[in-house]
Amino acid sequence: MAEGIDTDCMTLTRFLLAEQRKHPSATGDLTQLINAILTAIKAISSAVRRAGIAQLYGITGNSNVQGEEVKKLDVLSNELFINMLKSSFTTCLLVSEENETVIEVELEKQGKYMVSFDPLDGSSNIDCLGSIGTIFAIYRRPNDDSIKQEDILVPGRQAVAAGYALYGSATMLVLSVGHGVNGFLLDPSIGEFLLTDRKMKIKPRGKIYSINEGYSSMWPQQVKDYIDSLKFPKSGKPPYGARYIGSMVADVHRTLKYGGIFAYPATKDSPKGKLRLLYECIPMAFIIEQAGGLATNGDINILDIKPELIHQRSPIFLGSKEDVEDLMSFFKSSGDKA
Ligand code: P6P
Repeated sequence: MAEGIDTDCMTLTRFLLAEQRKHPSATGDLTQLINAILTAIKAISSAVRRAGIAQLYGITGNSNVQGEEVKKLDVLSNELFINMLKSSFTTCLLVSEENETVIEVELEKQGKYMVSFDPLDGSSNIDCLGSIGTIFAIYRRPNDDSIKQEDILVPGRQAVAAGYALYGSATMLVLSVGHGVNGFLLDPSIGEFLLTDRKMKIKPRGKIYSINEGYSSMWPQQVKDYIDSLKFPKSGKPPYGARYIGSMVADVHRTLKYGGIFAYPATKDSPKGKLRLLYECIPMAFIIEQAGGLATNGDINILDIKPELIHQRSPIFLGSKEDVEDLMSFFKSSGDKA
């Protein structure tokens, strides 16, 4: 092998083609769709890394459906996703964090998949160079009838794929097409995602908890009791460490890699939680479950929730199976829901 160059490297494109060949009936549409997503992610990664130079920081003076300031990178990322997905001829309905209503693909460009996505999650971390990310989930359209919003309001267990891109010290794509989880690092010198984390599995138990402690006065009592059990453990066990970046993709990726629990509970201010079901909670729950972990709203698995609205929020507790089960025991013993 030439110094530092693997002449037979496993690119994500090769990986997808190998996956596709395992299913003789596969048409290649999912491969084509994910490749379109990769193009958008590569372009977003490039923009994120030169944003300061290209004056992409700062606000556009607009605000999104969540009432949050929309930064230029948000607008650019959203447009990239929409354009790449539509022009892949594989999608029929899109839900974006940045768009109040569903995006119906023009009839002549429609394909058999629906995609929910947050094009740039954690954007409040952009100006301080904190890690940010892209999150997506992919569903198959239910029938050949004309597509409607209700078609994507299905439990996350029906998704065919989900993933996220982390724009951190490197750009990584973590993807599941329903048969385990794999991680691919972007090699900017060749513009390819290379398989670096094969068959990712989350530890059954970790030593880190990740939650915004600033809101602890507004948490349900069961969450307060659970977090206290990690900080002041009985039986002489060492306390858990605390890590919180405030960017879901970064916090979930660390949880996947190191184990432990990530939580965004309902609070008095956000009685249904802050994170959105369709393009934050469900995709992350899909990945974590495929890696052997658990994801719950405190009452039922995230993937079993039937969404009613495209921007619906949910409390979420996800991570190592035993850590999430410990948390659930605090809710079960109290008999209350999260
Ligand atoms: P808080 C970023 O704005 C985000 O949507 C997620 O990426 C992140 O996990 C969460 O909000 C952070 O919220 O209230 O702790 O700042």
